[in-house]
Amino acid sequence: MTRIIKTISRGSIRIFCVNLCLVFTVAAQAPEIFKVDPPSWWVKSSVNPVRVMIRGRNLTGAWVQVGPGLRVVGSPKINERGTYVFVDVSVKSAGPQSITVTTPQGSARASFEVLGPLDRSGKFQGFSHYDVLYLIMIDRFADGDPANNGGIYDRKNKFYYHGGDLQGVIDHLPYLKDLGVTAIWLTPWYDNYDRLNEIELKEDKPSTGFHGYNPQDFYRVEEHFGSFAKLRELVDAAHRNGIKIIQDQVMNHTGPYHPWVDDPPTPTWFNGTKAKHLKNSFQTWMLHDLRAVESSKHETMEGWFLDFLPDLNQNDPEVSRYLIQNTLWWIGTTGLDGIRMDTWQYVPNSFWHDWTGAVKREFPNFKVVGEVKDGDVVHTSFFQGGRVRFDGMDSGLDSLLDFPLFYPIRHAFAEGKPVDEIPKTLAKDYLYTNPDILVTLLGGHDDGRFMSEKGATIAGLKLANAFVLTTRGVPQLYYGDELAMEGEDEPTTRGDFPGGFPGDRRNAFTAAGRTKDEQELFEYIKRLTTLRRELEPLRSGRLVNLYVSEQQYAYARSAENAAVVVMINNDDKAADIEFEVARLPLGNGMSLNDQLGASPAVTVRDKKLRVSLPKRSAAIYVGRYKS
Ligand SMILES: [Ca+2]
Ligand SMILES: [Ca+2]
Ligand SMILES: [Ca+2]
Repeated sequence: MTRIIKTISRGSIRIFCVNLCLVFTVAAQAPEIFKVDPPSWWVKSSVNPVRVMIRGRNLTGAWVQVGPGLRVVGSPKINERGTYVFVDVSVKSAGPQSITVTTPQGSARASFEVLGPLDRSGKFQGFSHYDVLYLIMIDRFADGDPANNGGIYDRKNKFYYHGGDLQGVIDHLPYLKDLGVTAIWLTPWYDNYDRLNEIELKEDKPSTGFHGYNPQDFYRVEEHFGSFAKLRELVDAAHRNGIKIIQDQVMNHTGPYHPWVDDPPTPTWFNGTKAKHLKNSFQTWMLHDLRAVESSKHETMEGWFLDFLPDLNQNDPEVSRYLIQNTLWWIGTTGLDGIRMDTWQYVPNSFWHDWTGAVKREFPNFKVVGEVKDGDVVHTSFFQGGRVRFDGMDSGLDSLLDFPLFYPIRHAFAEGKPVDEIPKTLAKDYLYTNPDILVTLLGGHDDGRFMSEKGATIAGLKLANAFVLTTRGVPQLYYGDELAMEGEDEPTTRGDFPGGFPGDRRNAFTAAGRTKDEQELFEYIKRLTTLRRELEPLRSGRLVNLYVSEQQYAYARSAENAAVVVMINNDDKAADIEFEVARLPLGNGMSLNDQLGASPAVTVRDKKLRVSLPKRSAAIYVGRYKS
């Protein structure tokens, strides 16, 4: 009885009611608020009013009141169970504000912050071929704060948290700057579940969400990685070092333990329910097939990943609005520069059209790279924006991870297979609306490491780096590949960076802590990033093929008054070849020097270059520019 009276806070009339109609009062309790998404917004945003989603209980029949810097627009929408309120709130003036929900049974209040207009200088920069990206798996890079190593933490278990965090990234910004990195792509920092994942067994045992791709809260930073304040500190510190931040986002699904799974905000929040849903069949080729079997296409677009990752229904306008605002919120409140979007192809193009439109309206320079994990250019290029597709939609997507080029790179430089598979793939560039912004890579967190491929050597890894850092596109490095780290499968490819963790035997972040081979490789990659930074044609020049054979590939990056010639010999023996350079701004008699020290100087004669390269080596020839 006491408990019931306590929750009823609206005067003596209703307390009187407790005595007369007990059954009624047990059912009707005071409203409670558990969460407000988003927790803040900013004035002068392109989105105003902002759609606020309040999660709580006993919200049936609630009305919403807001502080003086806000204004409620229209009437709130409340779900059947009284657990969610959707309300449009117009943002007027900066300052701490509040949102109050009230029912006849009482009131509950939550804070909501209105931020000033965004300071845009040096923020929201986007990325381009002027950048060198570096992918970091936060948990496995560096542990800068052992105080957050609680919960499911065990460095000996490759599926548990290992302690890496945002502070660890901050601590090693000078290392990244030294390597020549200008942008960091961090794996997702959303809060993931703080329990063992009993659904996804790895090697027959429960796993964890250390990788970040199983969000349970889209508005919170994983506590193993740090706090929201720490994230802002990281973005600011990176920007001071001339390094951009790229956030890894997930819009296709939530983690299996997200509170929405048992209490969806709308009946159509997910495609299906935990009990009854399609399983993803990964028939992605059907996504750009005019004659697709509709049911199979549905399985691919709406099926739950691995049968357990709840598939968000972006066709539900509330879901669409929630996700769009969530993206804008992370960018606007932190100042970050780009997004790598997970599982791009499993989300409808119509949603992406709206989503990219909203991002560009608020942040015009911003750039997004989508993950379409496929080796086929025809398939991959379908998802790039800038063109209306057969479905009548332009996704607006800027860039894609260049997986069609990734596999030939591995085949040629790790396995020693013919290098001409690379120009054969590049020949299909015309299918892209913009090949120059594709993100080129030789390694990533979803594949075994380069050095664990059959036949891989450090010489081959150097060639792969030489190619990625001199061809068209935006080069992306994967943490630890600069040390020739190994790891053949998903868990081992995500190994701990040596020296990033308390008690490590050695610190490979310093030259003294690296082996001779590692140091040589590190210096080689650093030399390549330096050349790319110093030689304008290597970043923005047109890619021109000069010579292609089974194991030799020569090409130029050619700008108006300057060209850089790159020659790769992937063969196990020395190569001596001649090719025309008539199309390049390189005059007869011009002497060109190899910037990598593999080959002697060469001279242009009869508009030709004759070059000799030792086995498995690359040369980057630079001459005096014709003015
Ligand atoms: Ca830590
Ligand atoms: Ca967590
Ligand atoms: Ca989907």
